[in-house]
Amino acid sequence: MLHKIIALGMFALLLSACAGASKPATEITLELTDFSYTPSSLTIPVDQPVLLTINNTGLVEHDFVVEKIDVTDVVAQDSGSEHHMQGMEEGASYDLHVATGAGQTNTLQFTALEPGTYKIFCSVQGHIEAGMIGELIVVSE
Ligand SMILES: [Cu+2]
Repeated sequence: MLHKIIALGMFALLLSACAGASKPATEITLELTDFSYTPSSLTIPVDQPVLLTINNTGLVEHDFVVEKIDVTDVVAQDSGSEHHMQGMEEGASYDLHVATGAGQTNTLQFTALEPGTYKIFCSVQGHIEAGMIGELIVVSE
């Protein structure tokens, strides 16, 4: 229970820190825990830059993956993880992928080009099975 209160407090601090900035990009803070995304459903506009802040408050490494999505202007700040990515062939790559170590925060910028609903998942082995999935909804105005 105490952990939950502390986590909520940190989240509120992050939110208030972001509120002062006025940037054209859509800014969303995503919290990664063992083993879920909060919020688990993200809605973003098509053809507009998005800045995702990926905050891992869990005790193990997690990542943010969208396997197939039409995107441009991708800038990923990554922890440079070497973990095995589930279901991934040698040399293949996900369209969006940011790994985040326990207690770390990374960012991901991108612009989505095609409206639709895309699956988000954590590619660390066993985490999809543990329920670490979400959805990214790209909407036209
Ligand atoms: Cu995970």
